[in-house]
Amino acid sequence: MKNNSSDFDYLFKLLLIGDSGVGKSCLLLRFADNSYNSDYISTIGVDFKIKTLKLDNDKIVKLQIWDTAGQERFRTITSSYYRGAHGIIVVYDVTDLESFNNLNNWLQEIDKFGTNGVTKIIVGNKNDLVDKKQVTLEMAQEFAKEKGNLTVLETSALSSENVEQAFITMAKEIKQQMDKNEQLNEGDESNKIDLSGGKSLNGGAGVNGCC
Ligand SMILES: Nc1nc2c(ncn2[C@@H]2O[C@H](COP(=O)(O)OP(=O)(O)OP(=O)(O)O)[C@@H](O)[C@H]2O)c(=O)[nH]1
Ligand SMILES: [Mg+2]
Repeated sequence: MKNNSSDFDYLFKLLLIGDSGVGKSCLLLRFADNSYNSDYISTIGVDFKIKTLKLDNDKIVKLQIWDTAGQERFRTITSSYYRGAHGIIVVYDVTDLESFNNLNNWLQEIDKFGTNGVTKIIVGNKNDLVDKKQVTLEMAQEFAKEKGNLTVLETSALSSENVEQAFITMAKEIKQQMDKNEQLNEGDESNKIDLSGGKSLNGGAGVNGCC
């Protein structure tokens, strides 16, 4: 398999955050490897996978997706990965109201540690568990609207529902934001985003930052 910088047009770093057990790792496993494991292996610290996507304009986007531990005891290490992210996927479990109520805390973490204006989307996972559902799409949409018209998607890592869609939506929103920033900053070289050959935008955490 070819693996050099000319294989892609953009490199986006994404971060998955949310309460422990909501299904962040399963979502990533489904998206990157199209597999699913029902054994719960709680993430220790931070993990990552790479997946390449093609956008509508035929541009190839390489996604470097960082999967963080939801457990409180890893908060110091996981928060250090926010700064390098172009997009943050905040995950809750549609069968767990508490994980939905905690979205506010996760958004505050982004405000504290993330890059200003980082792209965010909200994902309600385990949507296959229809009988156990506690958080409706309407509740999530209302919340997301209040928080700046964020996109909400309900997913299932188990059934694959909307999983690819969530990552594609994220990639598209980052690209749109970049295009907007470029227009705003036209003429100001210092604020330009480097789209050439997969250089990361913000520095910060990267592959080398992995422990
Ligand atoms: N029914 C159903 N169960 C799911 C789904 N996604 C995850 N699970 C279950 O939830 C458990 C926890 O999922 P993980 O992906 O490990 O959760 P996590 O958010 O990564 O948890 P931490 O690593 O501790 O932060 C999995 O072992 C599955 O049993 C889903 O879409 N549907
Ligand atoms: Mg995990």
